[in-house]
Amino acid sequence: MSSGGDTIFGKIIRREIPAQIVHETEHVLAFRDISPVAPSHILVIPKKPISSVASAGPADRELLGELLLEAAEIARREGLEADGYRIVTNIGSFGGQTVPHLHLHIIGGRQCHWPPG
Ligand code: DGP
Repeated sequence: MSSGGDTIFGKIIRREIPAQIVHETEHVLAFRDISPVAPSHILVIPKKPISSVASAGPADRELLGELLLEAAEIARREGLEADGYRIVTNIGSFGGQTVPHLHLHIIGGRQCHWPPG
């Protein structure tokens, strides 16, 4: 399989389609969601094509840690830390996942509600 996998996010990783990239490391890419649900809505993804947290394994332990820490750092730089924000990852159909490439949503800049619906 080519680098990044076969989804729309793989195309963003390979720069085959444009995205507003906000951060990149060797293993992680972050870009603004095309359909933002809040003033700040950023997706943080591993470059490795893991379809969701449910498909991650022991070999991904470090990568998942990096993903979460990068998300917190991006939120900090986005100025979201003082008021708070939400990090969420959707899994499968009932979870509302539409792109089968693991991603963390950073949602901030407005009050979030619970339960999320
Ligand atoms: P989810 O429903 O959790 O699988 O979230 C997928 C998100 O991906 C959704 O909020 C919209 C976003 N998205 C889908 N296609 C694109 C795209 O081509 N570019 C960007 N930047 N975001 C996309």
